Amino acid sequence: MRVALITGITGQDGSYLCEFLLSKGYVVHGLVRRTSSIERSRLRHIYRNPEVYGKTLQLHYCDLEDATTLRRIITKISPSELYHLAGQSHVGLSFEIAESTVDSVAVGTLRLLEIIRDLSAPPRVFHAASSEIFGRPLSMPQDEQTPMAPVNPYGASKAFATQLCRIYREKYGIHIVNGILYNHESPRRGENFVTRKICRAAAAIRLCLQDELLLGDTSAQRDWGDARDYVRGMWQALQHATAEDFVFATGILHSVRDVVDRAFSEAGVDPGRHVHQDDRLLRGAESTSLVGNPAKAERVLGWKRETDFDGLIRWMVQAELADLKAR
Ligand code: G4F
Repeated sequence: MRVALITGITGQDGSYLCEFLLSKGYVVHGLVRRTSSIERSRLRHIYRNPEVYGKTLQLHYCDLEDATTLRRIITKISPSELYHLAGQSHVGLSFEIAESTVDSVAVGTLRLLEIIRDLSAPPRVFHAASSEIFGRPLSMPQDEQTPMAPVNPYGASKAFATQLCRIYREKYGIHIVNGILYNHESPRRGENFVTRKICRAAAAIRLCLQDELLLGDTSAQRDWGDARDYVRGMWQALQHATAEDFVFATGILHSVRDVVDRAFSEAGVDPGRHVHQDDRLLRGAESTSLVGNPAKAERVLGWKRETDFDGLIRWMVQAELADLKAR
């Protein structure tokens, strides 16, 4: 039986990956931060199922700062695959809490790799790298060869972790894959990320539960995909015979304004009366031109995304409407 360990299992990607691996017959272990118990909502439907929890799914308390506990859990479980998704992931927030961002994203990855390096039978490792490693790239679209040029503490931490994974792969022969993930969204996205914030506001305004939506730079553009497609890509990348890096992206840019227009149209609301700019939400040092070329993942792994931008926003708005109506 294949055994997988997921760091960051309570997050958007972790919860979808958990469901995906369980459906493939894996025994899944997940690390949960000691402080993140309320964030388990994304997994509630699984861990409340007595047929699953304690049998094919097990959660363990462990902070990435706690190397002793991390080592003990990894040694005891002896996973065949390890998906490293944990860490502070909000770009804007990384300016406010730079040190803890670097500690969880950069040094946390180093701690994990140091433990794995000592194992007699190391697992295959998937590291969730990010388009933020490219910052303000000189070329578009970016691929696996594009030089890193991060412009915020989060991107710099991910660049460190990504390069470290390459170094450990080469030096110690560990099977480590960097998945360079562009923005990927779902109804499980944290409410402080822009797509979720917009879709939830559109639904709440439609239901007369909210009147105003405040945003930062609505001209900012991103390459937005469906989180479920990216989680499938993580698994496909680890099944490949050789350890390599892969870009997972749609290859298409949309602006924040496009998200607003699509989401408000889906909710049947005129955005003009409700959406306003709040200068406090402007980042100053904004990443730009982040659009990925997924050709290698498509060619080598047979990865193919199933949802387009309109389908993604439709799904997210309808999920918010259903959720708010059920309250
Ligand atoms: O939704 P966002 O906060 O995502 P961002 O910064 O692109 O980062 C996400 O994707 C990365 C790539 O996969 C990940 F590495 C990272 O961990 C995270 O998952 O912002 C998207 C864009 C930005 O340009 C931001 O400036 O939306 C702009 N924006 C405009 N108004 C806003 C807002 N972002 C947020 N969060 N809130 C706003 O009100």
